[in-house]
Amino acid sequence: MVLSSSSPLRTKKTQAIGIPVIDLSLDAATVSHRIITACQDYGFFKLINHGVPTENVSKMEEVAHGFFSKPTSEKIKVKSNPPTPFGYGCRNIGFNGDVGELEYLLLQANPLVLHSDTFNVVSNHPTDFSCAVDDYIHAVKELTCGLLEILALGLSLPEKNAFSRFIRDFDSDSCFRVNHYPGVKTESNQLKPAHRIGFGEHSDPQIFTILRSNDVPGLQICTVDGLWIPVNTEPTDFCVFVGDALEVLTNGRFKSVRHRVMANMSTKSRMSMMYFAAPAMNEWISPIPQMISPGDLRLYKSFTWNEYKKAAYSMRLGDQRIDLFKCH
Ligand code: GA4
Repeated sequence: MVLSSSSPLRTKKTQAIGIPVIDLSLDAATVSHRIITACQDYGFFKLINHGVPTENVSKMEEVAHGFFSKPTSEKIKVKSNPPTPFGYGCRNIGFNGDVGELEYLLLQANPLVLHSDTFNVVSNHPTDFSCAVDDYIHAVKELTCGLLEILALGLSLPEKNAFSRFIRDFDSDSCFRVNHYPGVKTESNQLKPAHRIGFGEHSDPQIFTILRSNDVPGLQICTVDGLWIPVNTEPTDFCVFVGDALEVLTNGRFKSVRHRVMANMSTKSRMSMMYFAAPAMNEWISPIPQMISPGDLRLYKSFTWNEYKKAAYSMRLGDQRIDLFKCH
């Protein structure tokens, strides 16, 4: 495990560990042990030597760049009526007044619902765009399922697909987002405090999130001690976030990590792409029985993914929606 020497960590525990970096080329037992520890202590880890082809990543980055370079009048055509969270968005996040210093494209990841109409508007070369999205999603989905299977085996769950089955489901509600934080033209310290947040503090509602960004920094995670630490990554790395649904499935053993993105201070734009691995809408989420050790309390109620999503969209970005589903 690589130690992050530059992180301003205060407490003994986090100081001793640093932001976890998992090298997937190491032996299975080491990888499994390290991923479990990272999910427990941080709900987050960086991933290197993950096997996702560089061509898939750079092609996706190239087509996304092409989209964001279009005039706003073109980009806003990628929106559904009545509004859904999907399509192009600028500054507005969700439906309850949250804003950020970014523009984005949010797409459903399930090949069954990837609409060709969207791609006709997104790009002058819709096939190029949809191939890049398909290839990228396919690669990160396989990576996600592989990681979730390593977790299930490491936790000695009776079924290797205890977590990955949700993502492999034909009707999985996984989604894909590309965030574009434009570069700044003037001195960045002129930004007012309220504008210093690119994407506000929150946890992801899903099971796992796989993020990749270019070399422009901004991402921060919150440690269990409540300390915000910057995460700097190489464009070849991935970041993995535990989401609320995985916290519930593991009865709180893994913690969904709160994170945020500070407004871009660079003249270069920051671009990040996230695959949010989610269950199907009608799927029940509840603590897996083997994750409740004898003598332990069950911490969360059962609910469908549809119920959880409804709750998420009725609240503000930074709200602790998981609390609504606590048993006590
Ligand atoms: C956070 C994670 C994903 O980006 C997202 C976001 C969604 C949105 O932007 O439409 C949410 C946000 C995210 C959590 C609370 C709700 C829903 C905005 C918001 C205020 C696509 C998701 O699934 O949840």
